[in-house]
Amino acid sequence: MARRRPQARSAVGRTSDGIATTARCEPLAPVYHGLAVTKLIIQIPCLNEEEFLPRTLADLPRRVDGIDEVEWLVIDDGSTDGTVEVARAGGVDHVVRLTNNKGLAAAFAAGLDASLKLGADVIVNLDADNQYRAADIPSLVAPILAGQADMVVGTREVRHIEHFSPAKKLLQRLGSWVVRRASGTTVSDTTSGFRAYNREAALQLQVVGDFTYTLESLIQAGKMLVAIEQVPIATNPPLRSSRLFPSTSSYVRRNALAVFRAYAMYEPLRVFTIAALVLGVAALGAWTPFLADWTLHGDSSGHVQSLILGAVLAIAAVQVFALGVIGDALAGQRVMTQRTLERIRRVELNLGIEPSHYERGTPASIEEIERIGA
Ligand SMILES: Nc1nc2c(ncn2[C@@H]2O[C@H](COP(=O)(O)OP(=O)(O)O)[C@@H](O)[C@H]2O)c(=O)[nH]1
Ligand SMILES: [Mg+2]
Repeated sequence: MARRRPQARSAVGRTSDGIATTARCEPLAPVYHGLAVTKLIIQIPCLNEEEFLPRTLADLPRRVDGIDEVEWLVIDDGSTDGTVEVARAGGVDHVVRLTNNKGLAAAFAAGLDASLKLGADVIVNLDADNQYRAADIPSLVAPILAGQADMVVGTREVRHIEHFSPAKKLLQRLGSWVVRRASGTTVSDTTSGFRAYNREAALQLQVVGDFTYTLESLIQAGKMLVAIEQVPIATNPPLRSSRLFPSTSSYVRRNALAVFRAYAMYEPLRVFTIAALVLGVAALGAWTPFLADWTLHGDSSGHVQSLILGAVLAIAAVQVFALGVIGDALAGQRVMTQRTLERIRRVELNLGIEPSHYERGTPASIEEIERIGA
């Protein structure tokens, strides 16, 4: 099914003195036509993936039930090896080539932006190391095609992943629990990068974190009341160790920080009020000897150290609470910015603005696709 591109309709009329005029008589047609899904773009953010990308591309489908066109997009994040050449040789349709290394979150966001501008109705994000099974893509996009979800997370049964250490599994579960609370969702594997988004979800997502976008985007989507579903997926045996987390300790450290940052960013009032309450209770504890002496024995002398400590803790509690109030105001501002950016995106799409850093790939021909039967 061909996509209908929005056109501004104009009508030619004449003024009373016979001069021809054109007047816009109808509003722009919306780009997104509900569930008339036509194009799926599978995007793969890559940093120096020449070794494993061919294997990942070899498994990607060219046809998915319920979708008319399937295209592949590789986002090259300033690789210094032959990632782009390998991607072209593997038949990717589109390449977004960032000039220098900007990090996974930026690459992911550039991919979403490009996919939208290339007319994607559904976007699937996948790792370049063939970690996720491309055979799961149809089940990942199924809830979107059925109109039940805007975003679908492919969830791994983390308990059964052999190469995850016990510490990594524990943190994964703990982190997922915190993110579930912050996002108000029920997704069990919150760090999974294998996800599908429909156009509406992709339009709304604005990732700002410079490191891990998976947690932040989930919290944001939950807050925006995007309909999120999860489907169980399997993973391929690992081909290499994780680039993002070279060791378990780095996984624990970075994810704990990311969870805390995301939670503090999206729930500042709650986080800082809890911290203020803890400090307030500590202040009361420090004052207790003085208060006990004063009320029970009428002695208000002494306990200078406890009084000073209590006062410092009480001041800190008030300041931390004030930070929560400021954070809450900033969170409100962020929502406004997010809505503005979403509208700018819609306008850009209607104007047909090109994706940035974009290069055409070397897609397989229709005959080739027929021959492979992918
Ligand atoms: N754009 C970009 N992608 C990266 C970077 N580091 C890793 N990646 C990509 O992110 C994906 C996930 O990386 P991976 O090492 O598999 O992490 P893991 O799956 O969390 O263990 C892969 O496709 C990598 O090529 C980076 O700095 N920038
Ligand atoms: Mg991976």
